[in-house]
Amino acid sequence: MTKTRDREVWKSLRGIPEIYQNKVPPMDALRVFDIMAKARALEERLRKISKTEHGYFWVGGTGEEAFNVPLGLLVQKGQGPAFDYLHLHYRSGAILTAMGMPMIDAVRQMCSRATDRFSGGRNFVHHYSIPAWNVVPVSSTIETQYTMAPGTALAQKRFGGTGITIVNGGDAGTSEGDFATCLNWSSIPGRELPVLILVVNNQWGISTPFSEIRGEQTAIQRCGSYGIRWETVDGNDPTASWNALSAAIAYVRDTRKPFGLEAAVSRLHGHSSSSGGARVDEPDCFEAFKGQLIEQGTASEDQLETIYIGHEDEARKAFETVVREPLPTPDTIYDHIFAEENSWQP
Ligand SMILES: Cc1ncc(C[n+]2csc(CCOP(=O)(O)OP(=O)(O)O)c2C)c(N)n1
Ligand SMILES: [Mg+2]
Repeated sequence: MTKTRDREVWKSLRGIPEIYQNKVPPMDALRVFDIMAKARALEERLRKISKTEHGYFWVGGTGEEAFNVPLGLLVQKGQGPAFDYLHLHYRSGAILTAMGMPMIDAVRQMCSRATDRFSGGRNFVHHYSIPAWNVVPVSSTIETQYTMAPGTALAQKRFGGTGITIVNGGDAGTSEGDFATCLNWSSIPGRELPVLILVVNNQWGISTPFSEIRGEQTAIQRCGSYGIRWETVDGNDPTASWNALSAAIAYVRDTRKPFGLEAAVSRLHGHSSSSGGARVDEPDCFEAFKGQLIEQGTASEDQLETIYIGHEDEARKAFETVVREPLPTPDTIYDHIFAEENSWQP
């Protein structure tokens, strides 16, 4: 017998159900500012290092802090399927700063040091891998993380509990089939998966504008075609981001179904050091939030500046420590590869 579908359902897929929006906890604005300042100070240091002989390439998330910091604070952090899995990309540094990653960890990878705990000095900066926090290795091939995300979500669905899978990436990458794969596997009726599908839309794919290659207004609206609820948010506004992320995460945790959220963000230093990394004229979420806190009387300009200077100092000291650390030696080149002991013989 042919199954019929309720056509009205498709019209109501936009938005997070009100019961989850009503349960959003209040945001600690000063705490969020403090971590945004830390993430920004770190990113500025990393970018500067790329101009010295100690760094070779910079790519990062300057301009995404207002969205990424709330996200990092809302993660259920830990190892194994009871906790959240994170499938991130190269602009996700502020998420990890909010989760508690020490600055020096990022600086070690930036400087390709043997002490780099993510890749032993072998990978680009912001290519994290943290088993203790379920942060799966960041891949330089864009969008592959969307294909992998349903795998950890399937394990979580079978395991039970409240752990969810969070995947994020850029707007241009959603053109890849990997994005469709994620929507496909997450939305099979009766076998939906607890995946928070994020798209961080800065309107650029290196030098290709979103508006010139995509017919739709947002990348995330494609969720609707798969029966997945979705929403958009101003990723330059930390409060709006906190509210949307809290509610979306609560929805995925509770229903064990996917949700799509797209954040509109800025890309403040171009694509990467390959395009020069110079500052561009786009809205700056950090400066805007600072202005807002001063205007509301939450803190004075001096107090906020002191917070930033403290983080700048820490980043500089981390760099001074790291440059004295050793580079990896050639005999370590095959350490930690996919199969270290290959028993297969021709
Ligand atoms: C599979 C694959 N194709 C192409 C590239 C080259 N590449 C690196 S970044 C990038 C643009 C990504 O744009 P977007 O997904 O919007 O992310 P953004 O850098 O804007 O955050 C491309 C095409 C790649 N790394 N991997
Ligand atoms: Mg982009």
